[in-house]
Amino acid sequence: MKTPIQLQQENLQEVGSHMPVPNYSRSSDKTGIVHIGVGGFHRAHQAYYLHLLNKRGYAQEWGICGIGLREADSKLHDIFKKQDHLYTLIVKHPDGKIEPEIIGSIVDFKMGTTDPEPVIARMADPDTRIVSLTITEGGYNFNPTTGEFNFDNPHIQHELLNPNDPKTVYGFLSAALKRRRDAGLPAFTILSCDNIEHNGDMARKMLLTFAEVQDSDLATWIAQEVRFPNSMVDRITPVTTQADIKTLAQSYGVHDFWPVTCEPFIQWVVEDKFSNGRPDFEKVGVQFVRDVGPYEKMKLRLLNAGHSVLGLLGAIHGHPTINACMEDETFVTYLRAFLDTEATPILGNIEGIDLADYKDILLQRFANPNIKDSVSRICSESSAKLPKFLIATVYDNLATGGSIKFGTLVIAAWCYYSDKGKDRHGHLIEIIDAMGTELNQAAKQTKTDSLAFIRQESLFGNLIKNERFTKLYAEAIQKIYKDVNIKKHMKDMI
Ligand code: CS2
Repeated sequence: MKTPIQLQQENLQEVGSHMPVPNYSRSSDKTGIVHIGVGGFHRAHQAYYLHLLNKRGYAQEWGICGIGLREADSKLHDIFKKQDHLYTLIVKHPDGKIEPEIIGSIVDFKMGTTDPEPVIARMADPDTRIVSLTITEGGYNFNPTTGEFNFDNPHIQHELLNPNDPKTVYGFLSAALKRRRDAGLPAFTILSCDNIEHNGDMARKMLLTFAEVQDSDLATWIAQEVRFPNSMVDRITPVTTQADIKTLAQSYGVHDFWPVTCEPFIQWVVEDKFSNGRPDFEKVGVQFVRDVGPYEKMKLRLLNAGHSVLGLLGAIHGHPTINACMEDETFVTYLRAFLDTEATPILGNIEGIDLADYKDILLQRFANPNIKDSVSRICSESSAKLPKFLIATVYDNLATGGSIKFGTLVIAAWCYYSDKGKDRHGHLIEIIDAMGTELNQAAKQTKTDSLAFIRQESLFGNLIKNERFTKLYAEAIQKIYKDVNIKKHMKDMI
């Protein structure tokens, strides 16, 4: 095999004979967007939309500067340094076709962990007009059931007392906004791109709560000047594997230390309220609407919840990926039953959307055999996801008298998963969750108290007081703990 070409700016022309490369100039002088949390999703979604705009000559002043606020981000930082912030996006189609393309919309990357100053300066620079976020559900620092800001977080405590040494997104945002206000500069827009209902409103509420304690004048200014559009984001982006890196090198002759893979589907629905301008995203298919609420709810309660249903049940059964679940008829029928009888009835009508079509397409997306989205990615951080994706639906159905049995079995499966950390064959499952220890401790008590897991108020609120739920939950627990053959229990219900 010929030595693959290393992906970097000076090799772009050569790389261009193997796959499409940016046809636009890339300079870090033109940074209009600062993005916090540059994971695979951001690279497959927002950065891709900007790349499309750039290709058409529309986004010259909207280069992205990525920001890492976690130690773990230094891996990407180092790779981006070697690759001039270039990366390959590999779109994987269901028929086996793969389409790699080099994306050039990210032009700079800074770590905030070692020295916060350059990050604050970048955010406070007059060129920066949008600060966007994919900091995951957990990054918003709220209590999942009360929705209130968590002041107990030691990083928050630190930055409240040391405004010049921020640690979290809130410390950085308030430090930069203060600098802008003091310099008489307009505020930037804060654009949340996380899977949280009313994500912009949530970001606003959390930042204002924080700023109110740190500097109440600043909080007043932020409330008046900063816009926080809500947005619904969607593109399935599995974890990159060594095999992806190898395929790129062997079949396309390009070496990229960290390419990103994704499905062909992409969607972004955003409220059109920006403090200081925005790119012409509508030119590349982004939908601007007055109220994004119904779209967010639809996506979180169908797609994300559907993922968790397959992920947790699949993990116990021993299915490694979402598409493996979709090759199993019992899983497909169960998922359909959950979506149709529990998730859909609470959504009501969504103008311009045919929910039946949406679900059909969703099932096809999940079944894409090329994506190989691991159930471990889906189950990771379930404590931040399930309250929003699934437990909320159980609550809604309890209020309306709707069905809750399919969702309840998943919650019982989550307890078993957190307790044993093993699939039905006894193979170990690695649990990745910021609340992993608490989940395990609560689940471990199930032997003596079948409701122990759902007594965790920060996740389940007062579900424990609802008899219809606790009765079904206790039955589900009994079944799974007696016989871990989860498919049998699923079959009994469909
Ligand atoms: C997934 C999401 O994290 C999860 O559990 O459901 O990452 C999902 O793949 C994306 O939201 C798709 O847009």
